[in-house]
Amino acid sequence: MKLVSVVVLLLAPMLTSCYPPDLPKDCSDISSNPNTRTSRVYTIYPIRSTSPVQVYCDMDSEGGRWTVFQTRMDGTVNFYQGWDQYKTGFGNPAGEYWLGLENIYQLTLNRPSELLVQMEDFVGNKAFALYTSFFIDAECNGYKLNVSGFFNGGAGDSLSVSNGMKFSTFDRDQDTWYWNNCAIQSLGAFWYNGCYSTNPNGLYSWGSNSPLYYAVVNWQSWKGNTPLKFISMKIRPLV
Ligand SMILES: [Ca+2]
Repeated sequence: MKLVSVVVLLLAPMLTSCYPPDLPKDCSDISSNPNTRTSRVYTIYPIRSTSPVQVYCDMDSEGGRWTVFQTRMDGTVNFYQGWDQYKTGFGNPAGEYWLGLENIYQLTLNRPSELLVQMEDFVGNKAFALYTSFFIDAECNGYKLNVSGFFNGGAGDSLSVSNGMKFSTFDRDQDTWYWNNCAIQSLGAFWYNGCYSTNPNGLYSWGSNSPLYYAVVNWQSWKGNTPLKFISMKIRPLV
């Protein structure tokens, strides 16, 4: 066999298989392996095999298989970040982090998914909201939010008002407030309209009282503008 033929044969798998089936795209893929059903940080490949991403997999809540894309829990990470950071992601997957809009887009692309939002206040009360349909558009359409199918886990619905909104950061105003930028006003980044009913990426407060009540991490249908101790947003494919 000629050398060139051998080289082609060796390269064939690389040329024909750009996404090996054994690489997990999300935490749902990871949970299909009986050896990896513990909630912890794993490596997933939302975009392609050459782009590993560290992510926290919640294998316990409401049946598990959740890929966590947002967590606030102790105020150790600055969430007042610009467009590029919200596009690619930042923070610590074992603690507070944002997975990145491009990753979220790829995870929900042609893959019907549901969204779970869990939260806790500073006296230990817990609640959640579930949405049976969740995906976001591509960057060219502002990573527009598409969310529906609300199920009440005690938290009420503070997200449907953001349905159809594009994502806004302090350096990219895509909200519906003509005169101002909600991301600056609310010290966060989100699918603001004019401006919000929840501000999960807002200012973290180490207690129930904050003079900056309009900018704190909150979920208004549950606790109004009272700061939350914990909030986390996670997705999983329906099938
Ligand atoms: Ca605006």
